[in-house]
Formats: sequence, C-alpha cells, structure tokens
Amino acid sequence: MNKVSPSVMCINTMELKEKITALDKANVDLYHIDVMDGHFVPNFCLNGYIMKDIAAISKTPMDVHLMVTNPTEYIEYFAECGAAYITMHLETLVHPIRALKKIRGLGVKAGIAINPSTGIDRLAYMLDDIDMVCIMTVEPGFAGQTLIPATIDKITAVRKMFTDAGKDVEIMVDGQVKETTAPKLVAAGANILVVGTSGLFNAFSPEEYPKVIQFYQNLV
Ligand code: S6P
Ligand code: MG
Repeated sequence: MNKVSPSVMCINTMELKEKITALDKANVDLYHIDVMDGHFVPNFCLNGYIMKDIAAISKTPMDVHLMVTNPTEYIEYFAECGAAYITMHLETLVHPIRALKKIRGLGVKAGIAINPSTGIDRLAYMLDDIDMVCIMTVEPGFAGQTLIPATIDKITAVRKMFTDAGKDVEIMVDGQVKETTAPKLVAAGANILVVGTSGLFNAFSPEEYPKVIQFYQNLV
C-alpha cells in the first residue's frame, strides 16, 4: 500500500483545522511540510510553528521537505518540531552522508530530494544511509506546475539501484501527482505520493477525500 502525503502549503491557512480534520478522517499517512528559504528556491513557505499547530490536533506524522541552501543547520530544529522524515536536497549537500547520519541519529528517517535535472549517480555511494529518496517531478519552489515526463524514468532507475544492491528504500514523488499521473509514478516504483493542488485540494471536496486517498493508497 502506498503512503499519501498531502502538501500542507496547498491548504489555505484559514482552513487549516478543518482540512487537517477531514484528511485525518480519510486516513492520510503523512503531512508534507515544504520549507523554503527564498534562496535555494525563489519562494518562502512553511516552518516549525505550523508543525506544532498540526501536532496539537493530529497524530499523523509529518515529513519535512527542506528547500533551503543550508539544510544541515536545521536538522535538530525540525527533529524537535516532530518531523518523522527530514529530506534535504542533494544539490545543497557537500557531505550528504554525514548529514543523513545526523538525521538518523535523532531517530528521524533520512531523505534525499533530487531536482528534475539532477542525476542519481551520487546516490550509489550512500545506499546504506538513505531511508527515502524524493524525486522532484517539477522544479521545486511552487505548487501548480506541470510534471516533467523525463523524471518518471528516474524513479525506475532509483528503484533498480537500491533493489540491485539488496537495499530497501522509500521513493517519494513530489509535483503534479494526480489521478492521471499517479498510476505511472507508482508503476515506476514510487510508494509515497505528495498530493497538492492538482491531485487533491483543487480537484476534490473534503467529502471526497476518503475515496481519493484510498485510490492513491491502493495503486500498484
Ligand atoms: C513544490 C513543493 C511541493 C508542492 C506540491 C504541490 O516545490 O515541494 O511539495 O507543494 O508539488 O502539488 P501540485 O499538485 O500543486 O504540484
Ligand atoms: Mg515538497
């Protein structure tokens, strides 16, 4: 069964409580917390305050997607805010293995995100240290973009790299995950689906969440 991680940046802040309540009722697996610094990506976004607000009303674990230039400086902070996964961009890391070990050392799952134009070769040297690879299917920074088709083969290649080495890994996909793209992404090897404007909030009403979340969870 796949995990579904609704992207919290796509929720109108004024509707946060009602949307989280509806999503919890629909049995979502995670909440996806996008953190942006206005430097690695040209936008600003969520932070630890909203994680604490969510944790006050929900037991659903959160995955933190750090789109910041210096992610290693914030590992303890987001662990303390309750992250179940902390994901850093490979493009920002000079010493990724050290950073991944630091995340795991805090009892948090360690993730690496890769931009659409970034190759996967470096991953081969850190297979033992990665719990999750986040394949960006759009350039990071904004919701509402169009999936870049070449990223789908990258999912297959990452899955094969870990399987060939006899290693387990979770593969997250982030960017225009919706009813028509999700089947291809899961078939390619993804098992965590970040759903935002296209696949959830702009497409379905809260009454429809249980049905659509189940659809994504059951894709094979
Ligand atoms: C984008 C961010 C994502 C978006 C998500 C939105 O940089 O990392 O998590 O929130 O992709 O989904 P959609 O359906 O609007 O592309
Ligand atoms: Mg994201």
